[in-house]
Amino acid sequence: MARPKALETAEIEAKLADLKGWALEGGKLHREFQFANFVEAFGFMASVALVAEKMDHHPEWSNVYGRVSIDLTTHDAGGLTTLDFALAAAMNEAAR
Ligand code: H2B
Repeated sequence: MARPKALETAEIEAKLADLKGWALEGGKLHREFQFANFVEAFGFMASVALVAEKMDHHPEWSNVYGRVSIDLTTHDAGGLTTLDFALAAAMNEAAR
């Protein structure tokens, strides 16, 4: 399957406006999710891992107790693509 190309700045800004809770940091999509405890945070990561694997698109993330810190970028494209926005939206759903 063809991989998407890196988005232009104007496209990124338009998509970001529709994506609650995420910001641009160092050229990547960034968000921190805070959960009540480690089990909830890890449950979120486990469900997102299945989505990421299905998409063949994987997050850069870390976890400390109830906090999950996430950066999204498309390494193959050298920038942000539609895959990053799709994964971010799936994470927002998983955290609801
Ligand atoms: N995840 C992310 N975030 N960026 C990529 O470029 C990427 C990926 N490439 N997951 C995929 C895997 C690629 O290495 C495989 C071969 O499809």
